[in-house]
Amino acid sequence: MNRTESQQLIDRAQRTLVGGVNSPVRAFKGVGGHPVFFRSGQGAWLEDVDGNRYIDYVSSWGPMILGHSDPRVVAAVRSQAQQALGFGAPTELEIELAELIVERVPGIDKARLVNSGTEATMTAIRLARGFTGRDLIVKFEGCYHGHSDALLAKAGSGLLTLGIPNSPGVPEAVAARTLTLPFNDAAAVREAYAAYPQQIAGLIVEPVAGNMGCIAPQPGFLETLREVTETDGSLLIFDEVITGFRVALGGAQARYGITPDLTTLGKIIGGGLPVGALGGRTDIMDRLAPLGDIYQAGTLSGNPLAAAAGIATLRALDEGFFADLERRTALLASELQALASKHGRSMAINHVCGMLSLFFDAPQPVTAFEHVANANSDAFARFFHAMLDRGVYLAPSAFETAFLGAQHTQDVLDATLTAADGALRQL
Ligand code: KE4
Repeated sequence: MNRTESQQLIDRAQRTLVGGVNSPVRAFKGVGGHPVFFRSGQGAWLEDVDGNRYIDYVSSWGPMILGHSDPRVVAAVRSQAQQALGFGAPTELEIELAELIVERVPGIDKARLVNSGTEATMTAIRLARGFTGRDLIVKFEGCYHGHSDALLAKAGSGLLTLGIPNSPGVPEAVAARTLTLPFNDAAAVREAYAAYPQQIAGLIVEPVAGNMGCIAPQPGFLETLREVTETDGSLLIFDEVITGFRVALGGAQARYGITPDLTTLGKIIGGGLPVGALGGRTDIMDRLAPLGDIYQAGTLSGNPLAAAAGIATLRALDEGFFADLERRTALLASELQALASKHGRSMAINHVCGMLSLFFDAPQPVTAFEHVANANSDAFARFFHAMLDRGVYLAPSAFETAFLGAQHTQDVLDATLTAADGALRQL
């Protein structure tokens, strides 16, 4: 494929934007080559600045569950834009979006709208610490919760040693208040809470991991998190920025029947515009200013354009939507698996409704970060480019997830499989 214009644009971009991008994963460091610059999107299809067309499985990293430029969402944004772009004052739209979230997400009685997933998780950590009066936080290896300091920590030398920074600029004292445990390891969670009784403010988890590829919770894992946090008086925080309104109408907490104390949301609830949200039990949420003494604020929080896009998106989602999405996700997974076998390639495929990841030459089953770390990321990079050249745009990293939505209809899946057949033959 000719991508000359993209190449010229990345050269130009690098003169004024760090790495030519505004978010690192877009730079293609995980797969090599240069990023593709896009010009338009419609349904499942993107068009780049060179006029090439691609079936899109990035979906702006999850928000486009109805497809690009869904007419209902575009109309809602256009109509609102003609009224006003924002006030910095309350609007009815914010109430409507909050009501749609509260009605559908079991663990959310009250919400606070923010502008990104990072803001949502950063606030959840502050709220958990303020509400419990404790300092320690538990997270899991391979889970990503945005780039606030407390969550840019990794495991120290030993399993139960306090964290160390995983980025310069994060103070050691901050990282040392974060324990990082292996995902899907219920015993490690019990050990951590036994080692630090009544000292852990909260445990934050992606209930279905999406940032080390897609990894579902093993039976009993989420139940253990709920039981252990409940017993200890620690808060259970589900980071559903990816899984919210993706793996079920009520998110992972509805799918797996586990109700957390706090939930963070993003992506789909903004329909492609910047929206994040934090929600949970009223007694916890009411500790936030202006009712409570735990501070949180945002100039554009709940802005009417983003709220309009989020409302139009959530209104289009119902139980039947997810039943059909689950079916199509499973179909794509099984057909891809059959193609890998046909071509003699070892390829593990993990999938949950609307999420799918491929792991080449990985220890199977892929249930933890160490399995993903031992997969063949070079093979993934070659597959990524072979698919890109056949008009299929996967996430440019072996540690991300392909996102499916309404737009991935049978004809789109068939075209994807045709491309995958050729790409696997070429590997
Ligand atoms: P943002 O601050 O990027 O809106 O959200 C942070 C975040 C929080 N929690 C989860 C589970 C997330 O997946 C994210 C962000 N997701 C990544 C992709 N996996 C965003 C893409 C990017 O960083 O450019």
